[in-house]
Amino acid sequence: MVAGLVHGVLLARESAAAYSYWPVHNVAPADSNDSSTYDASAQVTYSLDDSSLAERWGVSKIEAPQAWQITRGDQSIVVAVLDTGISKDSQGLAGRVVTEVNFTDSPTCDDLYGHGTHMAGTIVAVAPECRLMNVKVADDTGRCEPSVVADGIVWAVNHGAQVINISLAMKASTDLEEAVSYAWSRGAILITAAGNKGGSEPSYPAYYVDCLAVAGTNEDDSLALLSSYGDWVDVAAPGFNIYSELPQNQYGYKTGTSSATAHVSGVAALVLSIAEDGNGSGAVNDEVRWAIENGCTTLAEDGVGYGLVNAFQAVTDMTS
Ligand SMILES: [Ca+2]
Repeated sequence: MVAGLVHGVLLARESAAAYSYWPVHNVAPADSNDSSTYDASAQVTYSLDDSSLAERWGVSKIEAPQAWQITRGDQSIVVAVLDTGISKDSQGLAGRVVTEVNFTDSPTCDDLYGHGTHMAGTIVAVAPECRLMNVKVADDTGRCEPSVVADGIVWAVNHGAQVINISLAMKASTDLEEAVSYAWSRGAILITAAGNKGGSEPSYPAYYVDCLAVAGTNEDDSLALLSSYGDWVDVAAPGFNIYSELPQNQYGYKTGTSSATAHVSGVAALVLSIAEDGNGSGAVNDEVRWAIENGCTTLAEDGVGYGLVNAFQAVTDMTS
């Protein structure tokens, strides 16, 4: 059995530099909330811990703070995280999960593996006012199946997700391709990881034309270690030593195209919150995709599509 061919694989792992360094923030315990739904009518203003933001070099690199002068996102925008679940005890994520569902044999929607929580943390670090949908498609050992991911995509779209974050890679699958096409046709935008194989071999669902395929970069804008690349990749974003939430209210670093994907999902949420259907297609996902790609900074690297995502340029493009 070869990982990534039979089962889907998660696309971020602990950064080497972080093995002995998982800082724990001193924060008050989050209110526990065992309900599976969140009161969408409640208006809450979120704030980022400045010390946390300082650790998140990727958020600064893509100029999200500059974008916040135009929009910090909107609580009506829901980003579905198709992953290992989202931990409810993470202080930075408390109250942000609008709804959740479990497609695995795990007894809980919570993240016992420590991947989905990290992605969710990066998404809301980029789009502070947006909300999350926890679609657990990978089990507590990090495994997922393409047909289950396909089911998760359809469920997310049917329950109001406008952005779908897929920090997973797996084999090609008719179910998966059909779910991706369905999501796009319903106006959602799919942000997907290019993969961590370090070559140009396609990953799925990222390879599908209706997905925005994301490669990972280092702080100096070079291609991150093991990031896949190729003419099928659409954009790049920070994917090395990314600091974010972990279960049990901890924080830590991960490296991979998973984290790059999460940054772009945050940008998509920001752009969506101000997007208009300029071409009268009946949806704004086409305008959002254009703004993200058009706003990129060209990189010297080959195989990274339009280049490095820039949140400020993307929201500026959408307003101009
Ligand atoms: Ca449109």
